[in-house]
Amino acid sequence: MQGKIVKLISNDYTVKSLDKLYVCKARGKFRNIGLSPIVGDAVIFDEENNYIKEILPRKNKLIRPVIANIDMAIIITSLKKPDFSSNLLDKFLVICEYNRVKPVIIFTKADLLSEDEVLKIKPVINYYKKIGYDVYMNNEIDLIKKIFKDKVCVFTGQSGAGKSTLLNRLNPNFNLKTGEISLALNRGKHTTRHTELLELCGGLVADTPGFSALEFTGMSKEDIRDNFTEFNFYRDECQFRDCFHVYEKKCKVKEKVNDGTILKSRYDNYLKFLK
Ligand SMILES: Nc1nc2c(ncn2[C@@H]2O[C@H](COP(=O)(O)OP(=O)(O)O)[C@@H](O)[C@H]2O)c(=O)[nH]1
Ligand SMILES: [Mg+2]
Ligand SMILES: [Zn+2]
Repeated sequence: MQGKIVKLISNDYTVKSLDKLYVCKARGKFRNIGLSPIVGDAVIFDEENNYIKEILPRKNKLIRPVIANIDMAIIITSLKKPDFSSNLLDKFLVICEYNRVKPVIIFTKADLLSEDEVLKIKPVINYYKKIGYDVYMNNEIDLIKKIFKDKVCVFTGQSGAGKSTLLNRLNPNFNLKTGEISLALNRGKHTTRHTELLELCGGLVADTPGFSALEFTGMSKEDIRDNFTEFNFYRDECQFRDCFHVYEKKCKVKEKVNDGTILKSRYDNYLKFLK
């Protein structure tokens, strides 16, 4: 049978298949080939003897928490307290793009902005929509509820940005403490490795914050460049085929930054990431 691993405690894998749960062990051969099943894996398992036989190819793999086949990352982005960080948002976006995870941006704490601050941030928010991202404000709860169906997602974003608050609004059963550092569900004191995907609005969500390690491990300069998606609209018009849009002459991307078509902060963050 085929199923998806939704939980791992010590060496017990919970595999979900057609809405039934099976607690399985992994076959020894996985250890021999240095590949163990992880939460999120699609697997072939023996439902009589409860063991995992085969891991199907992974689309991607997150390191912290260790989860495979993430479809979507919910990037919780605070506008105030903590202040909006375009650097962090662009970092999350480029990591998502690189890992083939669909990013969804949800802005929080717009209620704390002054009128002047609203006027300043509006064009920035609109820019992210314009270049093709799904963008919501955290009070658009009915719209947000619709995005999770049949998807595996992680919530990510700065501490204090409002992840737990939003998760509680989406599913009051979560009963997560807010105003606390960790999003992890209260699981007492046991320290065995434990990762779990929880039901959320018809999909699954990782119970720990994702992307806590915000490093560009495994990303080359080319990868960073190619995953600033809107730069790709113009790169064919750069004079050099492999233009990095930095020192090169006749660079269409730089032209579009200068005429305001490309958001200046995006380009500045790009230069920082290259460094
Ligand atoms: N004013 C305001 N406060 C919010 C909003 N979202 C969350 N908060 C508050 O911000 C603090 C941190 O929220 P929390 O959900 O714990 O953030 P997390 O660390 O990302 O899980 C809590 O005191 C929340 O009540 C919002 O949209 N507006
Ligand atoms: Mg939290
Ligand atoms: Zn260029």
